[in-house]
Amino acid sequence: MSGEKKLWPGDIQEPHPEVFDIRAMPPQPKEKKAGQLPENMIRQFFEEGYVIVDEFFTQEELDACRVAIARQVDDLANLLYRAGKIKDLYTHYGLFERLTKIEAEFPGANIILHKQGRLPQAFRDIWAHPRMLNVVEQIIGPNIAGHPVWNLRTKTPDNEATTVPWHQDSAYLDNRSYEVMQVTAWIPLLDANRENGCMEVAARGHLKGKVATHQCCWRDTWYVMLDEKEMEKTLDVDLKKDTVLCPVPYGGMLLINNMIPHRSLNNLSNDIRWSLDLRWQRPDKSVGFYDLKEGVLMRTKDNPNLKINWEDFEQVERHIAAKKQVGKKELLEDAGQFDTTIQGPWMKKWEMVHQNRHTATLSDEKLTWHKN
Ligand SMILES: O=C(O)CCC(=O)C(=O)O
Ligand SMILES: [Fe+2]
Repeated sequence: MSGEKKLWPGDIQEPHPEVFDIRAMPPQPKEKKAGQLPENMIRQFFEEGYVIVDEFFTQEELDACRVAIARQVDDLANLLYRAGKIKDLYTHYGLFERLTKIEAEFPGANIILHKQGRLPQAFRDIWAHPRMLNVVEQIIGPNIAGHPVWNLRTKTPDNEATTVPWHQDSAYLDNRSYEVMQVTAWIPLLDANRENGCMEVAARGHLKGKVATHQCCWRDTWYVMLDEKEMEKTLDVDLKKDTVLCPVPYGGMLLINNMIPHRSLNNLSNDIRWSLDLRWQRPDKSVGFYDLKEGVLMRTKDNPNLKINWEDFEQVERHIAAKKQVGKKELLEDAGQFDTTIQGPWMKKWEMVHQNRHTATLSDEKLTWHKN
């Protein structure tokens, strides 16, 4: 016995470093497929827990995403306008300003957009892009599913709700995710840098193969948070030395795993720092999303060009399912299309040290997610 007490549902005894460190690196192909990265970059991913790819997508591929986002902002503006929530449609503002104007008149507008989780064709195209999957294959092998937790980040200037504190992604997922490598591509829709709030990672914090004790919730948000001291103690990082700023140019991406501690900085610029985070893992392991939503199969060894069933994947709206699982039953009816709060089972995985308007509607029921 280690003498340590199991305190919160998210705490575990059994670490799995071999799932995340260099031992998990698949044999690299002798002949590279389109888009595949040099072996030293893949090694860095396993050894350091992250790698920045400066150039990957074409201008057309990402411009299509920008167009799709502009359309979503336009739809949101019209929705709010018709409901009398805003007095102006702000049509003269471009993609990098319009939502800020809307947000100023209707605080929380960015949260509504964030949680809509609409997956336009342009997002699907980069998520399942053959070149992208070729890189994912270098990390997890030829059987690949898209993970149900993906996000469009609506990072308007100086906005607490989109400044994500230190965390490991598995802290948001159920404990089955502690046993499977999940790869994230973090893809900015403009040059992302310190000023506009790019990401920072704590290099090598994944090597212990475990999730440190998180807490909930960060200020007026739905985010879990990882205390710096706890991170240094449990994950053996020295933040002074190991914190790495990860600027990513438009066209590039940052690759991370589900055990590496990371955060995003405040956006001190005047532009919205739009980004997408997309995830993949092997399909034969649980995605660890509390049995709320499954992944979407994208490629198998025997069928590398399979037809992706997006329709089935889109059947479940993740944020609604999450709210239903943990919200007070009697309040669920009230949660209409202008609800700017987010709830989810991750809030019940960790000590609740700070309550706010997001946690106010949580039920008292304990978290249960295992089917068996
Ligand atoms: O984009 C952000 O601000 C945070 C992203 C993040 O935490 C992630 O992609 O896992
Ligand atoms: Fe994250």
